Amino acid sequence: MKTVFSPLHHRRTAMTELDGGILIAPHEKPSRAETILARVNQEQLGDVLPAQEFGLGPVLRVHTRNYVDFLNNSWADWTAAGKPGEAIPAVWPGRGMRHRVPKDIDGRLGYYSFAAETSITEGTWDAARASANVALTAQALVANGEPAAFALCRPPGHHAHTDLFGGYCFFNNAALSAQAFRDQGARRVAVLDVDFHHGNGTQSIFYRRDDVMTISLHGDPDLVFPHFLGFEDESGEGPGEGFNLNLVYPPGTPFSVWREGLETACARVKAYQPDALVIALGVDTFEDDPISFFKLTSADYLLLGERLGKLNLPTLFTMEGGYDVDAIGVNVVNVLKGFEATR
Ligand code: OKS
Ligand code: MG
Ligand code: ZN
Repeated sequence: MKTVFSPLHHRRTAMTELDGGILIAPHEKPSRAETILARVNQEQLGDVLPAQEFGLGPVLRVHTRNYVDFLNNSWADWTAAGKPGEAIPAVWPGRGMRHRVPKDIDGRLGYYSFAAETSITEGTWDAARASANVALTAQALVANGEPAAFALCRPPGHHAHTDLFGGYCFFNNAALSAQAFRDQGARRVAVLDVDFHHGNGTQSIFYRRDDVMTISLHGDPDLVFPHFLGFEDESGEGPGEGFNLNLVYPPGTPFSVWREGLETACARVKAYQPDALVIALGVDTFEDDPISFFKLTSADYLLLGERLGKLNLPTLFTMEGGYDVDAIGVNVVNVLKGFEATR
């Protein structure tokens, strides 16, 4: 399988993540992507291709113009306002308040975000754009007949809504890709999110649609991020009713239990008969992940890949989370090798 990668991911190098009342060095760091790339090469998964430039057109199919403009200008606006550190949202339109876009950068940071751990930095826009281009380049490979491709996206995307950043995500790479498949003639697209966290952005973007089915397996949002979406009674709305599925699991969940959810998810995907499948691939389900609570082992990722391969669909993998950098390369490439073993 071919991998698409952009060195511009390095432009996203934040110094701060608000966690536990202090600013820590971010979990979502450049070595994540470099370690995955090294393993792709070491295991000779296939060619590694650079990202093509797609411009903002495919991004604007999913995100609002105002949100994209905000992201483009946020660092300049922040520094122009004389702020000394990285741009961290700290105020939101709470219940009973007005949902209007303020002029001040502090107000706009809150308006366009849903969480505070994700600091905006000087290179964030460049890296987020590159990450979208990585996804769209890999999507084009699959649309043009490759059976599968791996978009080594960084920063990740699945938490990003049409006009909200958060959870380390800015552009929703999986959603952009699913929309691109639709715009190129696919009748139905399925997005299956196997990251530890709920893909709240992806769910929200397609919640009222029946042409893109969204499924996510994740830690119970009653206990873990993103806290306010991802419960099992969220099944879609209007025309989208029945086209969203959430499968939630408690702390300590091993692969033997998680794989039952994967089986349910795969059965739903198969019944939907999509023309393309997007896998939002996070490996923060790993037993040693520093911010998560599932117990998958490195060997389990081979079995995950095999199960996905058996769906026998044109498949795009977009990289999402996974924070044990020592294991991230092995775990990601195990999924992709397991997948390839079935072809
Ligand atoms: C807040 C923790 C924020 C977690 C962000 C989740 C990032 C991720 N202390 N999403 O898939 O991996
Ligand atoms: Mg998930
Ligand atoms: Zn995650």
